[in-house]
Amino acid sequence: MLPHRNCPRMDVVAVGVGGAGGRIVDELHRDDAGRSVSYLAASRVFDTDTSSLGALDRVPSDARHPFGTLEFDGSGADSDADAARDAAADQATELRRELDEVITTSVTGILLVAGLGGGTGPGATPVLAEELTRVYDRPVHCVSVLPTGDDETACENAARGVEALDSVVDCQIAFDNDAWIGEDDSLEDRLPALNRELADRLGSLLVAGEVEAASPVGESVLDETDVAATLDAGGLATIGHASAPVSKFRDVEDSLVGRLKGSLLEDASDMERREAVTSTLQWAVRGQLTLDCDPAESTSALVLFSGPPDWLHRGAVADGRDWVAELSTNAELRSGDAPVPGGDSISVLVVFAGIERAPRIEDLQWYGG
Ligand SMILES: Nc1nc2c(ncn2[C@@H]2O[C@H](COP(=O)(O)OP(=O)(O)OP(=O)(O)O)[C@@H](O)[C@H]2O)c(=O)[nH]1
Ligand SMILES: [Mg+2]
Repeated sequence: MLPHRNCPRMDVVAVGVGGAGGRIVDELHRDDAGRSVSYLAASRVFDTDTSSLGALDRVPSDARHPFGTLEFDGSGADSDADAARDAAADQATELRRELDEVITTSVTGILLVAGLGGGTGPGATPVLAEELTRVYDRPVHCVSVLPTGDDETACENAARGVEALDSVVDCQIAFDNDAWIGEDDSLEDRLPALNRELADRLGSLLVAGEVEAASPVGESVLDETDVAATLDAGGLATIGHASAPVSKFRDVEDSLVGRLKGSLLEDASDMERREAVTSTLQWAVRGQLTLDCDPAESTSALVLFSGPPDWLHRGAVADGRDWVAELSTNAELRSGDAPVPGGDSISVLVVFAGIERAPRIEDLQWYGG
């Protein structure tokens, strides 16, 4: 299901469900406010826990809605996903009505966001997704956050949540906390940084290809229809991202005079520019995807290179595209470049979508029995 083609850009309504969902939507507001192009039309957060709603920072207070108050007394579902599902089902129409006024004709899609290891997220999100797909002719995607470790209840909730969402949403963009948290890290301490990283990647994807009006146009331009078509593959999607300052790739004398000479008088060599694009791309794919998976499992993929125009070497961008095409041999690949005049770093964003199998999903099914 593609968004309306005459929409100039992605304009999504983000809907957080449960504690993690609300906090990540909060970060999306922060990310959106820091960009030159906005992708966030509005947001809503639904939770059974009133104190989690109260602790949000950026989500406007009239966009925060408690539900299941009778069942949970405002203190959360305590990992009881079945009870959260029943409460959401009883109030499905009411919850959806909270969205009616913000899902205007210019909105290109609905982005649900939930942690699937607790109760509210995996219980209520599939119910809401079903209600939304029934009423609106708009793509519904879900950012599905997977829990850390091997806690049986969390794994079972997540495995069931992923499965329930799979049959209703257009695509799940997965974020695996387990891959992002070291054994010695405390989850609490790491969450703010993880939420920022996730919001940054989602934001980069949602504005993919958008450049300021005065910027030169890339050799090959990506737009919102490419992003929508990539996610339209369904199943699971994973996002990789890397950014490096171009100075890292300048092979100039390491002295003040050398640096000035190198940066002011000489253009970067072809080799330096190829190296910059290639290594940033490899880092984006091999560094840390939001969900670890084999790109060969994907049926659609997207790669976007951005950076100062003279660094987006045509040959290097073409080589990079070929490299991604080889990794994701079964995928329809969309690629583009977005020149950023005056920019001082190269960034690469990759998405693999249409994935049906990933090691972490199998783990969750195993631990969750
Ligand atoms: N990335 C990220 N993960 C989180 C965050 N908070 C919680 N999680 C993870 O998400 C899972 C679900 O947590 P919550 O979202 O708080 O649970 P909930 O949906 O509110 O469910 P209940 O509290 O049981 O009603 C946890 O097991 C954590 O793994 C967060 O802010 N960011
Ligand atoms: Mg909660």
